[in-house]
Amino acid sequence: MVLLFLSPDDPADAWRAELQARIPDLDVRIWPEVGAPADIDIALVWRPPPGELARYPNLKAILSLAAGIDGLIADPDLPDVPIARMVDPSLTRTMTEYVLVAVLRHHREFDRFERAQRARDWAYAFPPQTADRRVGIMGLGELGSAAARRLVAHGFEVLGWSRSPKALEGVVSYAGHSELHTFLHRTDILVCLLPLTADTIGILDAATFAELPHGACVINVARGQHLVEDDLIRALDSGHLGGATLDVFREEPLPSGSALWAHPKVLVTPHVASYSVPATAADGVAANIRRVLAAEPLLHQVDRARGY
Ligand code: NDP
Ligand code: OXD
Repeated sequence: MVLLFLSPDDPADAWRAELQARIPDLDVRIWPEVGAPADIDIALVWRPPPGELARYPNLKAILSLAAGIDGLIADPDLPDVPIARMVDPSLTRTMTEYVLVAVLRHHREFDRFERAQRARDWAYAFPPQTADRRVGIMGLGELGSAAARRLVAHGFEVLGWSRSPKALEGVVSYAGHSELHTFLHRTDILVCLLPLTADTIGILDAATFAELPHGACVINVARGQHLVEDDLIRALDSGHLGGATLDVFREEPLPSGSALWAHPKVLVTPHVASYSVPATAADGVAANIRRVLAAEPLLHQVDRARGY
């Protein structure tokens, strides 16, 4: 079995070592040193150049190094083979940690205190108790449900919105477009952990912000294309929204001319909310390689029609 490894950002040698520790006869070819294209059985990838995967005539599966596969399926020449998205305990743990920090920063109003400090203002006021702060998570999948459990354990009132209803202890579940309105009305801190699809692109827009209570905060850790940046800036400047934490952007790196960099109510982080680690993620990837060998369905297989 020959695996093509293609990623500008992931540690290729560590991945090869972890995979060969689990499947000793696995031949790992690190792009662009791929040998004969017809040798390649499986591709393990992050942001392959468009059209690249069409070069391998015997490709049997695509394993994504990322949880989000929107970039992959946007390639019009992508071969029609099964795709699996990344699910890794380290990816989930780091996302949960980021969401907790970002929610706590808004909840304990550190963003307000940072602005007050710069103005030498003794801004003496206490935030509400955690039980009185409602955190709404859009997307209750692998990452959203883990973040929700952690926020429940921390004492927040937690709401979740997904396509299908969920039964997560301590989380009030809302599902589908018909329940979005009620979910937003009851959310003080909104966290976006949706996949980017035709249904979710631009979902963080003026109409959504208008449904949130006055002073609500927005955390986007999903994809930049979920957010309409000008609508966010208008809602922050009008005072309707209290703040935003953004990890993902329409254009990455965020251009130096973007108004988001210097906005006093925005925290920008450079798409670092979470990351997978070969030592933990290789178990799931190796399991999928064995499934390809056995001609079995992949774990965490993407439904292309649904877009995630
Ligand atoms: P999952 O596929 O496990 O979960 C997706 C969730 O979104 C599901 O609960 C699904 O509902 C819900 N959903 C999808 N479409 C809709 C819709 N139209 N309306 C309402 N709910 C919807 O994804 P993950 O949790 O693994 O990842 C989520 C996203 O996080 C990724 O797609 C990626 O873009 C982003 N991400 C960002 C990272 C970063 O570093 N910033 C790192 C990793 C991921 P249902 O359960 O009913 O199907
Ligand atoms: C992502 C990831 O989807 O890093 O952004 O997994």
